[in-house]
Amino acid sequence: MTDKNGSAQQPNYDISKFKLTKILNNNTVRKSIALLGTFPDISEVDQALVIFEKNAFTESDVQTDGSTDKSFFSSKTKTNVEFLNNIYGSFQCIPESDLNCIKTTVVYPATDKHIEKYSIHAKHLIAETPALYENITLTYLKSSQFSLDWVYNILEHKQETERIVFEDPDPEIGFVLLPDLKWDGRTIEALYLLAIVHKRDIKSLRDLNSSHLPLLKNIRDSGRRAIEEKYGIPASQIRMYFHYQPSFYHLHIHFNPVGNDAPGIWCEKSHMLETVINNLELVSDYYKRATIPFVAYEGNKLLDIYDEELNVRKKLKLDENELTPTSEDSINAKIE
Ligand code: G7M
Repeated sequence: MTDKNGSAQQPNYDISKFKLTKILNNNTVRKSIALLGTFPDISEVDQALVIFEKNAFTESDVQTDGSTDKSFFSSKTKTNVEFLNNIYGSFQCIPESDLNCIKTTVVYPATDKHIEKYSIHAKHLIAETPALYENITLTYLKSSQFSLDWVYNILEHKQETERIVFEDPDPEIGFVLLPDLKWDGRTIEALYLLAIVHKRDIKSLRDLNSSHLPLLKNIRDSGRRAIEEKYGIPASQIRMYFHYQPSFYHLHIHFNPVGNDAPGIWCEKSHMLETVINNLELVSDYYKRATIPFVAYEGNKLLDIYDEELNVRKKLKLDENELTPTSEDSINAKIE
């Protein structure tokens, strides 16, 4: 945590006091675990999420040429032999503690929506036509979306200020580029930055049109340049994309190296910045007219609303783009 001046601040909870209620998701591939619990010394009722993730390897940590003072190949590494068989050896190595950090994310107090986001659920694809967007998704997200306070804190330099990699303050085409919450901040191979636009009236890909091309091109060009200068990663190795649906409805773009499979890069969720620019150059209101598929999770209210609405339309023999007159009220009633 940081204060207005960007200096470190203590959280109001002590991680060691976390009391586990439930394991929400144990991802053995990503080597991450999402935990639900409380900080009983502060509150018995406020829910807390703790997400632990083992860090990716940093190449400097395996050097043996003396270029680093911390290496896995050091006398400080404890080596337990599991078995030796012919030419094969299996060990558990315990390197010094600095090389064993675990990236930890805490959301406190966590809402039901945060808990839903970090729990395992079966996924379903929804082909969202413009009419379905206007009448179901938009109505849903207007009354049920994550708070954007953290985004405004960044844009107003109230939090994470010292982490900013690049900023263009222009109100129309400007943005802030900074490390994503998911990045450990040191493993360049797994670099993950976020560009957050200064403009506050663009919720997502859906709101983009050709008037936003200067903004998008500025993010592409200035963002790539800043990454190349600071991290030495050439523009040709930077993947830039939007999520649809995003979790946060204030336009932002993900940046990570193309050689690293960052979470959320699947084709059903990601839209490359370059493709978006090109689509808008070809058709200025492309994203107003396009059917955009997205993934919804079981247990998410939006999926339930889609299920019900589409069934009603089927029963009434309405085209899925036609609206039932009470649609908006009925959606609001279901959200409440
Ligand atoms: O799925 P969507 O496109 O909405 O992605 C939002 C991104 O914002 C994710 O990659 C998150 O890890 C990132 N993010 C979320 N929060 C709450 C924060 C935050 O407080 N600070 C930073 N730097 N990134 C965040």
